[in-house]
Amino acid sequence: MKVLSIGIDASTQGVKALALGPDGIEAIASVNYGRDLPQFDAPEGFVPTDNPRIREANPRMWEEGVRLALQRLGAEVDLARVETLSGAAQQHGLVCTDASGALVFRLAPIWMDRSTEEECRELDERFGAALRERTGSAAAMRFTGPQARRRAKVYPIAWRRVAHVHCIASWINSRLVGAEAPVDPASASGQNLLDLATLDWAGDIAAFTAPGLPDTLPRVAEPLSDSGTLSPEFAIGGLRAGIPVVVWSGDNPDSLLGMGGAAPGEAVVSLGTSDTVFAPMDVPRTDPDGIGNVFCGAERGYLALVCAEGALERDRVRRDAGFDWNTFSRWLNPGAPRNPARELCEFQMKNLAHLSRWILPAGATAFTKLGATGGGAKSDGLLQLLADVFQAPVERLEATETVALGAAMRAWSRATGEPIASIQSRFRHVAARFEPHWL
Ligand code: XUL
Repeated sequence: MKVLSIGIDASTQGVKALALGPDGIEAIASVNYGRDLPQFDAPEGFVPTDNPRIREANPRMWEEGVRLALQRLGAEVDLARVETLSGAAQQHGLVCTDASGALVFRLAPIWMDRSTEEECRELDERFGAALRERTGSAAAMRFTGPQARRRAKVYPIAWRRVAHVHCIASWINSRLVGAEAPVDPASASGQNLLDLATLDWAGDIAAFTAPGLPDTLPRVAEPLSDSGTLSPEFAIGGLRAGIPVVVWSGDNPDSLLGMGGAAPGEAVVSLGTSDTVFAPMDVPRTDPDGIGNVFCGAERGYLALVCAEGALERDRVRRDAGFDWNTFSRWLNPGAPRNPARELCEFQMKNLAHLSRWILPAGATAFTKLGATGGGAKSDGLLQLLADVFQAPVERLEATETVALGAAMRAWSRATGEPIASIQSRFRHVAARFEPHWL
């Protein structure tokens, strides 16, 4: 009997579940929150509001999304063969539960939320540059710590009931194992609360961030370790309750694994709801401008990252112009007359290039190569523009669901003992390459 592992990608707009076997990817199932779970009123992954700084979603939607994705995967492959599973969620966010595990707040802020400007200022004032040096990031509006500080300030009475503070990854992981799950270092480092030097919570920072916060944070687990076993509630589509669930990670760190890593001087660009540029790092080196972030890697080492909003704006401009995606992609061509698609995408790619300068190795003026992933990487026009703006060749891989693949690789490695690097070598097939031209 050929064993399988499952990797789940619980991203901003939906969930993907991928089954990985010895011969490669056997099936992928996907769920879109807007189309498949309209009862949660989050067509783009968050509940629409008039305040563009507030971006929140109901955590139950993520849980239901995972259930439905597993059900759909079970219709494609025999999930009784699954030995172990893991997953990655959109990074950051804040989910608070009480002592019984019930949600304290019906809605949870996601990475797009920008309501914590004041809390970030307070954290930066209190800790100065040490916050960045110790946690890898200056206070960031989307991170779990500043979000917790805001919740505690705005809802002090409800805050007293909070017994567990999770980022999105460790909350979904907790639901899967039916107990308080630990958090992996990659997700823990996206909270402005983890000390990168000790890989444990920075007690003084957590205590200042919100009353009682140090007592509510999950244990920080070793990457690739077990977080518990699959709860009978999630024995869906033939999955066996009791199989090990490898600790969940974040979407960008797992995407780096799924992309097969990046050599020194190279980076990965993920073009999705968030556009991110990231590269592995051996020793943490933080962004002097305080905008970029350093996270722990999903397997080992560190990851330097910059993040901006991407696909929703591209989709808006596309719809306003009445283009389908092929037309949109063609209008990005350097030969095309000036048009709104080109203008927006050129701005977005230049912004990413500008923000990611600090990730370049000392003395370098461009990355030696970029790997492209995410939905936007399907567009030839966007990848050519990326190559032109970054002045670097861009490669699209055959494997597209790199977040779910990275999570499945971690689970596969746990189940079979095969090293991640060896699993990666089976997937690194380049599908297309774009050479840079002068803009
Ligand atoms: C990265 C970030 C986003 C989310 C959603 O720091 O906030 O990329 O992970 O994908």
